[in-house]
Amino acid sequence: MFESISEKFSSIMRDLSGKGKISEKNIEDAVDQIKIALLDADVNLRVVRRFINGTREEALGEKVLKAVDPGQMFTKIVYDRMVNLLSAEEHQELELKGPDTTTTILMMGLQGSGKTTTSAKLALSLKKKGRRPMLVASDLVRPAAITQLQVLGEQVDVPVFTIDGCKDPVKVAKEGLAYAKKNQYDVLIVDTSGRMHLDEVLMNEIQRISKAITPDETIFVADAMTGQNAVTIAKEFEEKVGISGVILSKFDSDTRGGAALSLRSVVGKPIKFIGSGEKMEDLDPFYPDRIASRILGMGDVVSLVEKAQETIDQEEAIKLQEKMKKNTFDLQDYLDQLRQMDKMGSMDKLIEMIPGAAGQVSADDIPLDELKREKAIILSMTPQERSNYRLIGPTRRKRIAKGSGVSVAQVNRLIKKFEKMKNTMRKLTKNKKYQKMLQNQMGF
Ligand SMILES: Nc1nc2c(ncn2[C@@H]2O[C@H](COP(=O)(O)OP(=O)(O)OP(=O)(O)O)[C@@H](O)[C@H]2O)c(=O)[nH]1
Ligand SMILES: [Mg+2]
Repeated sequence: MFESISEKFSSIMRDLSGKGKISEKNIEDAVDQIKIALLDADVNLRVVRRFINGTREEALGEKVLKAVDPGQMFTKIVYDRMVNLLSAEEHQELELKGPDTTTTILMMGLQGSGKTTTSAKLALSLKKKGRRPMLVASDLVRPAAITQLQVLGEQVDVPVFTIDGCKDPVKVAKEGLAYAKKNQYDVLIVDTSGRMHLDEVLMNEIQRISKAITPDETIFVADAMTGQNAVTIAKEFEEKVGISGVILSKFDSDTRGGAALSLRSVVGKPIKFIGSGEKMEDLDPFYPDRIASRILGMGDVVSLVEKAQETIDQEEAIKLQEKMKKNTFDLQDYLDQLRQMDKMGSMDKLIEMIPGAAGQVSADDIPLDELKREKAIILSMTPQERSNYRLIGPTRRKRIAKGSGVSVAQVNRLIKKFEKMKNTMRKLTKNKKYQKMLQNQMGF
């Protein structure tokens, strides 16, 4: 899957990367090519439009045009947006209740989409996690359906609940659940029948089964090969029954990938697993970031993205130095720095970023607790106070202390420290030797 789209994407990215400078026209062209690649991959038109507009807007901003390596920065934008397209905020893992109760999972989808196979795969993966799953054969339409599930159940060594001669799938599901509860099976997976097309009878049957077992997870099994059509069908299931997650089967097939790229965005439900083959072990969690790297056709997008991040940090450092030079560094800037530090996870990196600070300040000098407290104090200040610390008289100090849950002495200490910091900066930036070093370092 994704071979064709990935080829196109890597060629687009290759064209842009390595260029020291790129123009707006270059970006427009690249965005147009991305649009064509997505449409060729059978991605839903609305999804394509949204993706393209967002990318264009972000890429035409200063961030890319002024970046040290614009190609890399562009790749980062596309990669981040792709991850976003594929991932949902909702829980990506299965919602499982404690082992003392029975979690119910309802499997649904069109005929041949992979429900029965996926049910057994899921049972196996749950068993490996130490669960006690049971399968229920509620597909009573296709004559061989029960036997198929029994054969697969035997393969993965999970019991299959059936009722001989019963024609009512709702009854089988209901009794299956009662049996599971009584016999301490902690996950119940109900396989249902599919039809060639959506029809009232199928929807009605699924609705009734759903009511009978009130599933904790309602899984829509979508065949990745059905392309965009899967999106329409998923919407219908979502409206009539409700979906909690999607499993994309036949991800190993040679398809263009449109369904995978559209489903999350259109239906708004997470893709939880992908089926990657016919064997029982072939069920994998869905990792949006890995898929996005695969689509961009780059083995190592992650390190590239990290490099781009370093560029952003470098730009921040330049901005910071400008502020130091002009003596406009204020408490808000200091707060931004504290936050940056959180992101980087260490103080050392930040110190490295400020030329001249290395060797003079050590990370050990600054205890983390204090940084947290300082952040809280600045957050309790008004924007005016943050931009001009001289405004902060005794009354304001009292208010800030109360707002941030610290003592007035601690507020005083921060302001004193900040004042000292500003003085040092001013002295440093006036120092000829330091200026020269800065110029060399930044290549001015
Ligand atoms: N390559 C590959 N084949 C799969 C995958 N999942 C299912 N299949 C195959 O797809 C075919 C249909 O799978 P089933 O599990 O029977 O589909 P179903 O939805 O239960 O079908 P009905 O019960 O007839 O509606 C079988 O031949 C499976 O082996 C997958 O992830 N990869
Ligand atoms: Mg089946």
